[in-house]
Amino acid sequence: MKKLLTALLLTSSVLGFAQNLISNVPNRNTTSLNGTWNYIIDPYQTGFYSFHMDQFDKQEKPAKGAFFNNYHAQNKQELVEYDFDKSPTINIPSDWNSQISELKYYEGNVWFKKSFDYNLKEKKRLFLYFGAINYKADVYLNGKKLGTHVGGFTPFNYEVTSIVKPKDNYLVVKVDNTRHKEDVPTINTDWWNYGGITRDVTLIEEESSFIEDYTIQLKKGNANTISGFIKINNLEASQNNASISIPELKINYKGKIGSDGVLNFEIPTKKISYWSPENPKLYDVIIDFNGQKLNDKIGFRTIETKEDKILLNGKPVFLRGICIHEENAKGGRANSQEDALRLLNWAKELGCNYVRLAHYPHNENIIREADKMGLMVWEEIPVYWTVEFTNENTYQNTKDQLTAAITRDKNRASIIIWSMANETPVSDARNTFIKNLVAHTKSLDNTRLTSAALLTLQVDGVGMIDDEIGKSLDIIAFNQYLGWYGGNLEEAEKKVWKTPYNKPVIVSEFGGDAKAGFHGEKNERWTEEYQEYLYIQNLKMIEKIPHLSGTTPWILVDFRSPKRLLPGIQDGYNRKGLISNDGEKKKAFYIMQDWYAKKKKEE
Ligand code: GCB
Repeated sequence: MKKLLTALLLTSSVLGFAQNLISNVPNRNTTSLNGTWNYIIDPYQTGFYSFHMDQFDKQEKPAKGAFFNNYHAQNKQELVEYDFDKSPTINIPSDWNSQISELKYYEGNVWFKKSFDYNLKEKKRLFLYFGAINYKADVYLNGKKLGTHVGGFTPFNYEVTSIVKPKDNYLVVKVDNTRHKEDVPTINTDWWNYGGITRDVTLIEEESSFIEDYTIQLKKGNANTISGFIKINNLEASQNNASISIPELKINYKGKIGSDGVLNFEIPTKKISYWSPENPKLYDVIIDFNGQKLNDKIGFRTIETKEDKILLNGKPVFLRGICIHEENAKGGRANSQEDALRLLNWAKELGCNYVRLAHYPHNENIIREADKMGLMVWEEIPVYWTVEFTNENTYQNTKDQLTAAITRDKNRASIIIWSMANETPVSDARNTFIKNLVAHTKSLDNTRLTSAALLTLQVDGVGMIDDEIGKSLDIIAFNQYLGWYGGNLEEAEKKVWKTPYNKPVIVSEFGGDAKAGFHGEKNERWTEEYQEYLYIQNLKMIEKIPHLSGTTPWILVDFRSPKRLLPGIQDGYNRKGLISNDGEKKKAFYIMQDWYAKKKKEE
């Protein structure tokens, strides 16, 4: 009994799971914890379990050996077998595989520690925000557990008001990127499982009641009404005035926050200059809650489908896109604004008005740059290949990742499509899983479109775009690799595709590998000429696909993949990039560029 009580007390003293996500972090009062952190590689989780595998953070008084205690020997005799301050350092954010040569192939546990001072004034609150950690994070501040978070590509935060001290705080994070079948993504992916604190770490200072989150977007089906909500964290009875002003639109809306902390609003307006690739207009928006101001830059546009067309601001649009992984050309996770600009400028040079950010939510910098540059975005969650569709925990994990992505990005005009999955095998359980995700998406954001990258069936030589889940999606997207994984390039033009859906169709992937600088005949695999010919032939076929509304070839830049092992050619890279990992454009880049120039003229 005593044991049980202690266990219960301990669980409640752990501060719990990630709390409500705070949005629009870049425009808040923040202090960065990026920079130099100490790390300890811990393959046996020695800092987490005792020799009999008791988990230290579940013990009443965790042993000194628990790494989150950041303990230092008090005298020359004392046995302590770790020391963060004498351990090597790494620059955060980053992934360990590309930063530390001995960790190139490492999948497992690494501990990180950052010390900092913070003078939190009375009545203020402090939150610790992580842009993303791949995959599982156990987070401790000053020896207290803040929580455990899973999911490698979405943000989370913890309140640390009662724990932070003016001097010598120590923040310790155990990161585990071991793959498991039940995780999202699951064990098998065609991309590198970069481990680490891969995005910014930030302290957010707030008042005791503050604006936690909001949506400010055009109302569904109404291009002259701005609608949404403002949500206050810890509303105090006396404070309930909120306003939204958009000076350029002469909007100065005032409202009262309800007792549930939420204000829902609708603001009729005229003369909006609508956001589009040609006019990426962002308005300065100021949200005021009892004198606390939060700024944002928000674009307004409508996106909808009508029969087999995608309509942007009421006009049909063809999505001239490209797939992008969140990776720097030289390997390693991309995160910064500079990384985003490099990738998106290449997409622009290709002639794109749209990008597919595969296969997981990318960092916030790239989404905000896309907003500014006028690139429409497909955002995706890592329901990739064979996740466990029958596992309730897997579903909950997926739903949490989707919720976090939508919460972070729902005010970005660039995002037009939420994608639910990529190349998942059809089954009843998978259909239910995806249908539920679509319903959840629509409940959080009914203004954008839903899709998923599907597979097709070949029936008597005809490509059938006929996945049951298409019924639940606004856009039918499918991947196909004619001339690479099968099919005859010579006959591409004759290839027939059919679909029962009268909905817009996107070819969400096509392509083939070429090693930049490797030349030969057009029928010699891995040469630039082979890839070029593959693009020429595929495009002839693609033009005839019914209801075609967009394309995103696979992929902008070669990327690291543990599945691509051919020596001298792949060397650990998927070579389907139109640009090599040295930044060299391959011949197929120009084929695609010409095709997009032609498509643009047809508009
Ligand atoms: C696909 C996947 C993508 C792979 C690509 C390939 O269908 O969606 O993640 O990298 O094919 O290169 O095979």
